[in-house]
Amino acid sequence: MNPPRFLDFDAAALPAHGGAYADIHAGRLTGAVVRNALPPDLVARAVAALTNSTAWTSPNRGMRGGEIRTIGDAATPTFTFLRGPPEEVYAQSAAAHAERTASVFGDADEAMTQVRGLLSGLAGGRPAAPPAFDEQHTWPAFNFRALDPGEQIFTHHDNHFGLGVYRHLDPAFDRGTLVSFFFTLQAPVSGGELIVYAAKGDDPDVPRLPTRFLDTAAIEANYPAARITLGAGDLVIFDAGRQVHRVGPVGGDRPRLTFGGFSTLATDGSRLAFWG
Ligand SMILES: O=C(O)CCC(=O)C(=O)O
Ligand SMILES: [Fe+2]
Repeated sequence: MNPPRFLDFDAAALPAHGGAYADIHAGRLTGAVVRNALPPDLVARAVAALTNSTAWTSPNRGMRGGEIRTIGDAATPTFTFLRGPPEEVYAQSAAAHAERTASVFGDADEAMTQVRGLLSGLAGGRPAAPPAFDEQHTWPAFNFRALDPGEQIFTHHDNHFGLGVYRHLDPAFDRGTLVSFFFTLQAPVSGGELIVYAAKGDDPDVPRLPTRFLDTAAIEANYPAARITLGAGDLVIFDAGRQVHRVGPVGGDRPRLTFGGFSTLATDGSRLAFWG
């Protein structure tokens, strides 16, 4: 079993890593961390807006220790929508994306330009954009997440193409894996690290509890892991579709703030799609 392998480099070195995305997508590399990927003033503006925002929702309300707050619906299962958001709910979130992004960053274009440029750079200059959702809208590019002290993201892998909302994803895009990306806006005082295991989510031997949830203690004991500590402005992308991972409990007195989503390549390799 190969231990997870991550590249870790400063944004200034991005031009030397144009093969990273394709390596992750193909399963040759677990992931990449791009340090200082976002301008500090863009990050500071977002933290101030998110700290004061009244737009937060709690899609996992009632999940003890896993009550992530979000702005913008995620195309994933939640306690509220076990099979992912209904298409009309997600379509509304898509319609509101530009306004939502502007209200967080002060300007929707600057953040979008940064995200597109970074993902495109990791993919050797392939165009990177949210794909069409319906005739009027593209998929939302990302959503915002807060983990309050004591909360975590439990062990999972992100294989969401079976959810109903993915009927809207152009079949020209590859569904063999799904590559997660997220930016840290506010690091927690302690904890909140990303832990990626050598375990694959579709492996029938991966330890599970009688409830069928992944058995974190057994996975922790039996598989090598990469533990990744992220600072404000850092980007991480990784093979979340295949590799089992989690976010450790947040310590200290301030929330961990991130924004991100998922991505894949066109089957013909020509472009990259990302959505939140
Ligand atoms: O910390 C986050 O924002 C999400 C972590 C995660 O599970 C993912 O990116 O797939
Ligand atoms: Fe994930």
